[in-house]
Amino acid sequence: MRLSRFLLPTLKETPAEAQIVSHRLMLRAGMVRQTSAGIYAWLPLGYRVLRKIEQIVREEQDRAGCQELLMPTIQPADLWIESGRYDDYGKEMLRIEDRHERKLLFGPTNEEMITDIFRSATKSYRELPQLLYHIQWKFRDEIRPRFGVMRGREFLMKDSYSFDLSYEAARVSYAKMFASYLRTFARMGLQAIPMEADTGPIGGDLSHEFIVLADTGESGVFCDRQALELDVLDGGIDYDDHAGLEALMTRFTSHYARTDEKHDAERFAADVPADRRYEGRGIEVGQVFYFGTKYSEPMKAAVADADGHPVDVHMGSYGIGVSRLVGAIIEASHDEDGIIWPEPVAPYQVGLINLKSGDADCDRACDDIYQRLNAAGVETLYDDRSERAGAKFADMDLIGLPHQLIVGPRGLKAGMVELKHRATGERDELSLEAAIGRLTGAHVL
Ligand code: P5A
Repeated sequence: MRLSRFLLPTLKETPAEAQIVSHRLMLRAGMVRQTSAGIYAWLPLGYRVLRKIEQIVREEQDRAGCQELLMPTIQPADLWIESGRYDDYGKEMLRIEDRHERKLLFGPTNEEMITDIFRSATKSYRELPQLLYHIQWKFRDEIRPRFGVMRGREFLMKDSYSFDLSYEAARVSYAKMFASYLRTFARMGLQAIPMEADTGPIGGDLSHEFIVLADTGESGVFCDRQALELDVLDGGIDYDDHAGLEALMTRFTSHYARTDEKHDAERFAADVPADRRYEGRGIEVGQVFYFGTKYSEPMKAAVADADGHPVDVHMGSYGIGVSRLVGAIIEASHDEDGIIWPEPVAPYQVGLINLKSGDADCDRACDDIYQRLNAAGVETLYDDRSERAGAKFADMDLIGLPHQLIVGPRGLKAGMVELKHRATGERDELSLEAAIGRLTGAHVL
C-alpha cells in the first residue's frame, strides 16, 4: 500500500480524552475513531490488526475441533425470557422494539441463542460432543465505557459453546478450549496467565480468566512467579489426548493464580515462598466457563441417552475479547515512540521509507523494491509522501511495523539502504539486494 493513497490520520498531539497508553497510541496512529461513547469505527490500519487477531483466534479454534458458524447480532427477547436472564441482565442489555412491537435486543452474549439452535438440531447422545463458535459484534451498555476498545460498548468477541452428556465429558471440552486459549495468546506474542475466576452473570462454578500482565489492567493478579515462566508453544497439543489435556490444565493452574475477587491472601502467603510471590495488575483477554445445565434445563435442551432417557446437556461457554486484544497487545508492546507490533499481528510487515520522494533515483529504487516485496507476498506500506524525513521516521515508529527499509539519495549512490528493526532499534547498512533478500527470505530476521 502506498501511504500517499492510504487513509492514515496520524496525530502529533496526545488526545486529551485518552487515559491509557494503548488508547492514546490507537488514536495517534489513526487506527480507530470513536463514533459514540464506547463505539468505534475501525480505520484501515486498525482493521488490518483486528483481522489478523481474528484469524489467529479462528485457526486455533479450528485446530481444537471447534466449528465456526455465525449468529446474528439482534436476538429475540423470548429466548432470554425462557432462560430467566431477560430481567436479570439489567441495564447493560440494549433492548429494542421493532415496528410490530416485538421485543428484540442487541446480543451481549449468545448462550440462549446457541442453546435454541442446539435443541432444534440434536436428538441423541450420539451427536455429542458439539463445540461451536462464532466471531461477532456484541453490545453491552457499560455504565463507564473507557480505555478505548478495551472497555467498549460495542466490541468484537469470539464466543464458543460446548454441549456434552456429563460433567466428565464437559471437562474435556473445557480443557480443549483452555489449551487452545494458551496457544492463541502465545501466537500473538502475549503471555496470558489463566486465573481462577468468579462467573458473574454467565453463571456456573468453574471458570478461568486469561490475564495479560499490564500495570494499567483492571484485574488484580496474584500468583507464583513460576506461572510466568510456562511456555505452551514448546510442544504441540494433541486434542484427542484427554489425559494430556487435563495434565496441561493442571500444569497451568497450579500456581495459586487468582484475580483480586477470589484472592485468599492467607493461603497465597502460606503456599508460595515469599521470593516467588508475584502481585501485579493485568488485562482480561478471555474467560472460560462451565455452567452445567443452567441454560439447558429451563430451555429444555435434552438429548436421549443410550437407554432413551432424556438428559439435560452439560454446557460451557468460552470468550475471547478480539477487539480488546488490539489494546492489550499495545499495552504489552510499545515504547515512547509508539507501537511495537509482534510480527504475527502487525498490519504490515515492512515500512518502506523513501527519504526523498520526487528524486528520480530514489523513486525508481523504491518502486522496484515495493514491487518485489509485494510479488514475494511481503505486506509492505510504502511511504511515498513528499514529507520531511523526520515526519516519516516519526510516523513509521508510531505505527510500529516490525521492519523499516530506509532508502535515501546518499546511500543509493553506493548501492546501499538501511534496514531498521523497530523492536530493538538495530540498524543495518546493506546492499539493496541483501535487504530485499532478508525481507523476502525466511521472514524472520
Ligand atoms: C463467554 C463467551 C462471556 O460473555 N459468554 C460467551 C461468555 N464472557 S465474558 O467474560 O463476559 O466476555 C468474554 C470476553 O470479552 C471481552 N469483553 C470486552 N471487550 C471489550 N469491551 C467490553 N466491554 C468487554 N466485555 C467483555 C473480554 O476479553 C472477556 O474476557
